[in-house]
Amino acid sequence: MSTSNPQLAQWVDEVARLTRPDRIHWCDGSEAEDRQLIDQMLESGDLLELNQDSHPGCYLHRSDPADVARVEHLTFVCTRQEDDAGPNNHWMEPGEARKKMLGLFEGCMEGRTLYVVPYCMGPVNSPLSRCGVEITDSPYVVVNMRRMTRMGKAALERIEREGSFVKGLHSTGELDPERRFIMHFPEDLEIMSYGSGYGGNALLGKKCHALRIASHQARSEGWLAEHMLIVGIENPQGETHYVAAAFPSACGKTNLAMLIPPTSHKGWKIWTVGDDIAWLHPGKDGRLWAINPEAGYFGVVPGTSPKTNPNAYDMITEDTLFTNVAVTEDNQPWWEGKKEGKPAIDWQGRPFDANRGAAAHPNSRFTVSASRNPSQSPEAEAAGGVPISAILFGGRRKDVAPLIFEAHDWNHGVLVGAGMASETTAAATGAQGVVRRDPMAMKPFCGYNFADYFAHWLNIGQKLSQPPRIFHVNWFRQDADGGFIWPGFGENLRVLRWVLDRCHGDAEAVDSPIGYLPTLEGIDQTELDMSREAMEELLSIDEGMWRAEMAEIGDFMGQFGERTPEQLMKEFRKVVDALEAR
Ligand code: SAT
Ligand code: MN
Repeated sequence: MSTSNPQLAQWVDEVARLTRPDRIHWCDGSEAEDRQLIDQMLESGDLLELNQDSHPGCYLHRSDPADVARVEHLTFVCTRQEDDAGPNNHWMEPGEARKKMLGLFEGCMEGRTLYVVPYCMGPVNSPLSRCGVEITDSPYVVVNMRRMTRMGKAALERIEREGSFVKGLHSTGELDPERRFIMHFPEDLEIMSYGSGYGGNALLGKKCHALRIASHQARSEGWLAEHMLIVGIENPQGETHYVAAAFPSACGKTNLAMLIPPTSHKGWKIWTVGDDIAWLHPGKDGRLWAINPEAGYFGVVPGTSPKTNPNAYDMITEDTLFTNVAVTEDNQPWWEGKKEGKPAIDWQGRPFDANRGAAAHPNSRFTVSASRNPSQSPEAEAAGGVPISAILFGGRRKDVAPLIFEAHDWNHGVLVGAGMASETTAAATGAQGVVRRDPMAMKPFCGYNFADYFAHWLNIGQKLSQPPRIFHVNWFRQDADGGFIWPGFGENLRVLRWVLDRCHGDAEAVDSPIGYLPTLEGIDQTELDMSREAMEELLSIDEGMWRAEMAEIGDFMGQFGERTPEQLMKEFRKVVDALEAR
């Protein structure tokens, strides 16, 4: 296989001359090719076969122990002007960055195969989709990309028709953390990633293309590329409404996207459109329309159980790639929170010893095609996307943020998103459980200056005659003993119902300086084992804490200086003034 696109042919040629692989393989995305790559990795030890009786088509990959998460300190946005990347990104001058990367890539594929991986982010027939080509020397990346994107022949045909594509060059290199960089050149639609095989660093269609490069592209083209799940919520009358929700990595997007209604909610059904990324386009009808650019899930394994996420628990019993989980005596995958079996071998391949910590890595992952999801939405392949009724922002906050509140309007909602904060998780290297500001859950993923990004969000609102309503949720409030107050998981549907009721003008709310809060009866508590005091606590705000919160948001905004949109600061002052007036 080769290509009729001269730009692509030339680029592959140039990369091959630089990296000097033994072989070049153009991926067609077929099942036979997938099988052959898996067999080859079983042979080399890159993959291990799991128990095929209980888990047919499931394999385990053990990564280098120093390569288990995204590396934000080694991730750069290389715009020509430093200010265009903003204080929210690490920046390197593009010429310098290219030189550094060319040095690393030189000869790095000697003795290896260079894979050319054409992929399409979004349904191949959708005008909202965008294509890319990843060149990689990792067969693990290829088999993951096949599950996560529309990869192969159809994508290449679209690239040949359209001409344009995002160029992503990747090599696992020596896996030396000192020689590891993830570079983005949004002005040239280019990515270079060296020295890591981990998902967010190596599956370039995902965070690198569909968020960092796409957010930049979306700004110039008038749409939004967001770190959001998309769900359809079907009520007992058979009507489905769509909600998009931005939570940081490892804060429950996959669980919410695949929620199973509690027994108290007969006739309700949740449909997954996406669990991580949404591309949102203002439609001719003044509504916001969303597609999921991905075709699979790269989800956090620990904590997945028949109670927390029964759909996912079933989904990952077949045709799933596991990375860094433990295994049981009889070679089944095992992780903390599984509720079944016992670990025999830990994620590093050592006999399990509780003194050494968790058996599965806390950021161990499953990779699985969305077609395996029992709640996959029939609209997931819709070329025009689905219309969004509401947007939720949220993070992990043990205090401060109530269970839910609603922004006064779109512009206030942009402030609510911009002011988001969350406790850090194992999805990125570095300290965990520390509260950090993470606007729209895009801190690690926005490919340009946050000040310009907030302005772009405000502009999008202007284009919408029927904008989604904007809410903030927090499933993670803790009581004095450190226990979670809200049961979460399936019960979150109760909160989604309030959201939809608000969208349809069917629910009352109490106004407050930070937004509209539900009345105590607003959240349906049928068959919910929760005291009135606990509910009161979840639905109230501590004004002292909120004054301190707003001061922190003010400090955060301060770093963007003059570039911060005036309208956003107006929204900020409105909230501060309302809190002062109490
Ligand atoms: O970055 S990944 O896509 O690998 C996972 C995440 O942090 O969301
Ligand atoms: Mn994510």
